[in-house]
Amino acid sequence: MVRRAQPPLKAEPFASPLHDRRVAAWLGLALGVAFTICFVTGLISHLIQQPPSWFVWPARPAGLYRVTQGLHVATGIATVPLLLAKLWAVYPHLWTWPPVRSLAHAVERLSLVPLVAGSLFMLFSGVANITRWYPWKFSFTATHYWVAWITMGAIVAHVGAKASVTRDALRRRSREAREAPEAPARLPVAAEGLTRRGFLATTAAASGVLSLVTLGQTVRPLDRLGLLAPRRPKVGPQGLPVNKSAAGAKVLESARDPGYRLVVEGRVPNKLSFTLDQLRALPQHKATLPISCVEGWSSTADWSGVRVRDLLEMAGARPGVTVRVESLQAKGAYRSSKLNRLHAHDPDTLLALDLFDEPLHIDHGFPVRLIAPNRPGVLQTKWVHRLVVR
Ligand SMILES: Nc1nc2c(c(=O)[nH]1)N[C@H]1C(S)=C(S)[C@@H](COP(=O)(O)O)O[C@H]1N2
Ligand SMILES: [Mo]
Repeated sequence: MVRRAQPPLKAEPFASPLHDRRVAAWLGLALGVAFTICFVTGLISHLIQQPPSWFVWPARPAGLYRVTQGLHVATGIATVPLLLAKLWAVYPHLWTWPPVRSLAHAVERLSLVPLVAGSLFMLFSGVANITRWYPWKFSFTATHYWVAWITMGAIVAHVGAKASVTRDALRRRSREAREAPEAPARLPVAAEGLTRRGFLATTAAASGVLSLVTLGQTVRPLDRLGLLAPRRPKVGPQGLPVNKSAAGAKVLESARDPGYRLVVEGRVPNKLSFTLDQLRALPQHKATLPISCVEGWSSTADWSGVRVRDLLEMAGARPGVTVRVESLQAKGAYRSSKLNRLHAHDPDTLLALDLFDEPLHIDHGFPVRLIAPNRPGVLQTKWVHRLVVR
């Protein structure tokens, strides 16, 4: 490698070779890919939870949501070091003089506000959410969703504006090799500190390690690496993590009430009502299905209980109905959920009574919980007492 003497600091305030276009271009490319995966998987999760009429999320493959949401959280986390490195690589450009050269230049600079502020907000709010820290008053889901659109819009505009510069910067290495060593692209290499390659490698390593220690919460072989995972897949009552406890949901009394009944009603000819013993006397079905929390952790378990579609048949429901599943929990965003027609009629959609061949722990939804394939954890309603057919 050709090294030149380091110029005096005063003459070149940002002389570090790390502030150049190649570093910015590589980081920009990685960020573009990571943000796109994160956006698409986030959009899927949003559509499942608030489905418009044209969207019906399938019940199969059973573990699909676990993969899309695992990717969402892992790419989001991997983006943190990439974004910080990118901001550090490009910040000298904010000091250009004159600050605004033309109208186009002004628009380009203004578009950096939603780009930078939006990206920082998305990563900060996402990381805070998975660590269950809510240092704000607004609704996390709605804000995280809308800011994602603004940020993604700014990213698309930025990629459009920078496409040719990025392409040139990424191609430059081969051209550089052919041309004279004094070619302007070859900035002085700092005698101390990181080289460009070292800087990129360090950022990539930080990203990789962060993803690995996060994936430990959902990929079993990486379990022991799950240092940053707020939930460990095997830690909790009956070997399964708990997000909302029975005490937290204020159902300790109602869930243990001997007068408990499971009711099936709504648009059905025969309304049904069962005690817990009557439910146990119905045909029981076993299924091995994961809980896949939106926060990124997931864990597979063996469930058994009554098929929802058997109950629908007993009630005389028409084929293709949807079902609202209601909890004993009186308040809270996740006290009820909806089964679309595919989930309602899937043979593995259960009102579970047992977990790993034992009655459900009260924190896992005793006496009855919903468990269905390919569904976010927030829609696996616990302490179920009513199905409303629609
Ligand atoms: N009634 C009710 N059910 C609920 C919740 C809730 O807050 N209330 N939380 C959900 C969330 S966010 C998840 S991830 C799963 C967790 O199930 P587990 O505690 O059995 O692991 O339950 C879901 N069911
Ligand atoms: Mo969850």
